[in-house]
Amino acid sequence: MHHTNPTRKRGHTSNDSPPPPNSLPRLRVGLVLATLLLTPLNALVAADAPQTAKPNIVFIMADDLGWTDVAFHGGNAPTPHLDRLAREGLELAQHYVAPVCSPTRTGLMTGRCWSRFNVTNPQNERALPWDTATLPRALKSVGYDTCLTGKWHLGSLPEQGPNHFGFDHSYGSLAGGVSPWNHRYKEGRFTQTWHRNETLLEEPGHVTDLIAAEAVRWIESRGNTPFFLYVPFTAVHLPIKEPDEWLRRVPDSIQGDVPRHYAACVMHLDDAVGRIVSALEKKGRRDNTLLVFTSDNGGSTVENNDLKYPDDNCPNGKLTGNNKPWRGEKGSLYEGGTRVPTIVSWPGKAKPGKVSSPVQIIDWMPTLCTLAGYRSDRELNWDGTNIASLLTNHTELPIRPLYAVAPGGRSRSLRFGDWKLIVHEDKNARKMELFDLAHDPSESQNQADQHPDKLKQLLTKLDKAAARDRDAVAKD
Ligand SMILES: [Ca+2]
Repeated sequence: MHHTNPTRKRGHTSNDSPPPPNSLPRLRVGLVLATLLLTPLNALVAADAPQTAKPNIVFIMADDLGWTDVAFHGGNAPTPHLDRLAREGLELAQHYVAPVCSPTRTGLMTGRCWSRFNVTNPQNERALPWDTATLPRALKSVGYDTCLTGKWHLGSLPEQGPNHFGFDHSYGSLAGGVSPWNHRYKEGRFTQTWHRNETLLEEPGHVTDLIAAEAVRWIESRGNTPFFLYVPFTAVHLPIKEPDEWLRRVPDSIQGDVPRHYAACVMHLDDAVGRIVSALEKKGRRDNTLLVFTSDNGGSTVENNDLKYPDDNCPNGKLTGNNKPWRGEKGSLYEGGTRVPTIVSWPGKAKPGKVSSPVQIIDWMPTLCTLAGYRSDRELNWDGTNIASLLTNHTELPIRPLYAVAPGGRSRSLRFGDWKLIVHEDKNARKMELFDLAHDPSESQNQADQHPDKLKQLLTKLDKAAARDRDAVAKD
């Protein structure tokens, strides 16, 4: 095994250290000199605080949260904190992710389609080559403190964890979703996965509270350095079992054991987001923080008490993930598997309202790197694009192909403008579905036979996108 073995750091770092001298753009030097002549000293110090130079970034990702699981899309569980972020911030009404977990996380960390790394399933094997220019590494290189609290799922061995891919501080599950109280992943090699900085640990508490509390503590411990906080919650992934405190608050109209636990889980998640926002406010960092809330894939309706997990006394019954009015659910390339509730909150910067330009999880790396002033000295082959002007001015993005791959490569999709092609690989035959999302967003009418030219155009683009798959597969 050969790898670069980046230095592993423990505990909080550079909390109180001054920003590096080169952290301010050169342009500011002239500005500061000019301002010196005109401004009293105390005002100058405030104007020159490093947090005005680069935005802090807080990226919150729910797990398996469906389109209509949130109240601002008509969901039956109250989500006042998310509703407020949506109302006062910017909603990305067509934000796409992969249909399952590890692929979406790969896209976020790299700006590339997950299939480039041959990551199409949830996986415990290391997802990324050791020297990958990940989002936290890029941000760290331009002066950011970096933290992950929550679920990693890009390599479940401690030595493949977040600290080895650019995070100063990490906490939560190295593997996938965990049981809420015993914090165990599925039976087997990776069942014990709860950790802090890649050291396994046992502690009491509900998983949503633990992840949020670590985020709050990390925010409270910041100095003046810009920061990137990534909070991939395990809610509302199975198995779920909520505290009585949250079950009691579920509206009476929601009946049944698992439906009530599911609603409580959504409400608990919403409250945890509220705690993070409140910590930013208390720290005086809310205004210069770009906060994103999204989900890693669509909602699920499978059995809650998955027997692959060690028993955590969770209720039996089917989850009530709600992706209406979209077709399909978690695991599928239909809208219900890939189009998820997404909010951007960046006071005074992101223009409030709602935008409908289609965007994808892979767009965040180019966007956040640009906003942070990061430039790579090598070609990173990003598939995503910088969407900053969509956030700040609602500038519509040019039409571009948006490519996605389902688990095991069993189907692929390509969206171009309002059209979406899904190709299902069925033994030697390819089954084609073509949808006109402008008129049929719930994908009920396959238009492949009616629009052969459009089918051919999208198929050519899809095959071109697929030709670059597996060019960056992790090897030992
Ligand atoms: Ca997921």
